[in-house]
Order: sequence, then C-alpha cells, then structure tokens
Amino acid sequence: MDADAENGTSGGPEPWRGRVVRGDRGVVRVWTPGGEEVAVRTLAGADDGAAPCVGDWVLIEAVGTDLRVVAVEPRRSVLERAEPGGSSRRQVLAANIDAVAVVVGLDQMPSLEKVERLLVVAWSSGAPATVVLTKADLASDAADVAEEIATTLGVGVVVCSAESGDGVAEAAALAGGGTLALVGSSGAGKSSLVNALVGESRVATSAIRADGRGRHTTVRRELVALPGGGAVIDTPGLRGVGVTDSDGLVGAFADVEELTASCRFADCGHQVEPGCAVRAALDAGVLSLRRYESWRALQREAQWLERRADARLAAEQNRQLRRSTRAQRRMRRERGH
Ligand SMILES: Nc1nc2c(ncn2[C@@H]2O[C@H](COP(=O)(O)OP(=O)(O)OP(=O)(O)O)[C@@H](O)[C@H]2O)c(=O)[nH]1
Ligand SMILES: [Mg+2]
Ligand SMILES: [Zn+2]
Repeated sequence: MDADAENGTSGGPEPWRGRVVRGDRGVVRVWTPGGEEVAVRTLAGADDGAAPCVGDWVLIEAVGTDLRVVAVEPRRSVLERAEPGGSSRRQVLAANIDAVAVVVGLDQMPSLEKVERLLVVAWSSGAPATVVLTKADLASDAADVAEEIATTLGVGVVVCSAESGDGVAEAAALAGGGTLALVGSSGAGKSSLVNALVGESRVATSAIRADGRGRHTTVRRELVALPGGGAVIDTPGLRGVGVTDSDGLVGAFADVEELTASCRFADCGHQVEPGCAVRAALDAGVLSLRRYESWRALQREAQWLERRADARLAAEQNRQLRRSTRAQRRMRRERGH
C-alpha cells in the first residue's frame, strides 16, 4: 500500500454505497450499485454489535487494492435476539428489514408458545411480522391450523408450499418490494422457501432428521434478491430465541397490551390488583389462560433483560465517572494543589 493511499490524499474515487448480502468474520460481501457482488474488509469482528451485518448499507472505500468498509449507515430496523441462556447480549440477525416472516413447517404441529416467542423477537425489530405456514402439501388441515393461529395469536398468516408453489406469491408479497427476513427453527423450510421465492436453487437445504428435527443446514445469514424486486434474508435455524425488550410484546400481544390500557392503576402488575382489565378478561373467558401465561413469561423475561442492560450501562457510566475523577485528582496533584 502506498503512503498516499493510506493517508487518503491519493485522490482516488469517492466512497460508494453498497448493501451487505453476507458477513463473515472480518469480511462482508456487498452488492455494488452495478449489481455485482464484491468482498469488502471490515475492521471489527462479524458479530460485534457495531460490525456490519446482513442488510446493512455501508460506505466503501478503496485502500490500495483492498476495499474497506469505512462507515455503517444507521439502521432503520434491526432484527436481533438475546443470546440463549438468560444472556443480555444481543445478536444482530438482519438490518434494514421491512417485514419479518416467522416460518413454521406444517409437517409438525406448531407450538403456539414458540411462535409467540418468535413473534415478539420479530416485532421488536420495528418491522411488522407475519406467520408463514409452509409445507402445506404435507398437511390436510392447513387451513384449520392457519385459522387457529390467526385467531389465537391475532397475527396475519400465509399458507404456502415450497414444494407445490402454492401460496409462494403471497409470501413474496410480504416483502412488498422491500426486504423480508425469514426466521424459524431448523428444518422449518426457510431455505426451501427462499429458493421457491427466487425460482431457482440459490441456498442449500437438507432433509430433516428421523426424529423430526432440522440439521442446521444454513450456517450464515444471507440476503438474496427477489425476481420481482426486493430481497429476502435467509437465517440459520434458531436453537434458542431470547427476547430482547418489551417493545415486541406490543405487536405480538396486541390483544393483551390493549387491555392493560383499561387497568385501574397505570402500574398494574396484572395479578392481584383491583380493577385489572387483564384479569377481568381472563375471568370472563375472553383471554385464555395459556395466552395470559405466555404473555407474563415473555414480559418477565424482557423486563429482566432490560434491567440487566440498564444495570450494565449504569456500571459502565460509574466506571467512566471514577476514571475521570481519578484523572482530575491526578491533574490537580501534578499542578501542586
Ligand atoms: N414437502 C415439503 N417439504 C418441504 C417444504 N419446504 C421444505 N421442505 C423440506 O423440509 C426440509 C428442511 O427444509 P430447509 O429449507 O432446509 O429448512 P430450513 O428452515 O432452511 O432449515 P435450517 O437451514 O436448518 O434452519 C427439507 O427436506 C425440505 O425439502 C415444502 O413446502 N414441502
Ligand atoms: Mg436453511
Ligand atoms: Zn392489570
């Protein structure tokens, strides 16, 4: 590398803007404005919160023969999960998404609690979430399952089959010309859906195991262009999905969250307080105990993580304060005060 290139006085081309389609440690693949895919170096690790991730818009500069990410544009939405096992660390799954599809395979009976958890994570991104029931060719009661999920979870549902192609156009419409992220457990059929949406075999898929579980075939997140415009992001099957904050509960539990507005006390705990609208709905049978308990559990998890994150922030601020107080004391001493 010559010295001029390093100190930026070489008068080379201006930085250009590209979108990250795949990320590995230290390197991302980026779409150029011309639609080409190039490898670009990043300085931070791939899973570092500040590092560019799939869906990010980045500014790129040529440094010698290398391409380097010089800036990551602020994200307008970000899909992330808390790392499993009660960690308050977040893992970014995709950035700048316009919609999230929670993909569920109809080869097995979907677990409502798992879908609810995924919906909280999805809505927390800031983009709207829909349930996509795929593998409809394997189920005789697809319409009934769709109806049950739509009414009990209050969510939009699309039924499709990557195998037959039925409903794939409806799934594609979820992207609305923007970026649709797919999430779900391993073996749900996310990659198969990506291939069906694209109309060719772009990403690897593999048969589920004899015990009905997936094989974690997809190992990295990837953004793929849709033929009708827009893009879809494939993600690895999630083993554990920790919710990150309460924001997603508002979208995923709109029915319950609406009730809380009518509780007598603004800080109602929705357990024993008089005038609790949530308990009243439960007693009246309007709200199911299953849904109430699921909401409480996810709310507790989100609040616990929010408190942990706040505590970490406070500890960090304390450390900084102590550091600067020490530095000031030292300076005063050195000046002989
Ligand atoms: N019959 C049928 N099988 C499907 C359909 N979609 C996916 N499958 C099968 O389900 C299995 C798992 O599909 P994948 O697309 O690899 O699942 P995935 O969600 O990407 O899994 P991971 O990458 O491990 O997270 C494969 O054997 C697919 O052929 C479908 O619509 N109908
Ligand atoms: Mg996959
Ligand atoms: Zn209440």
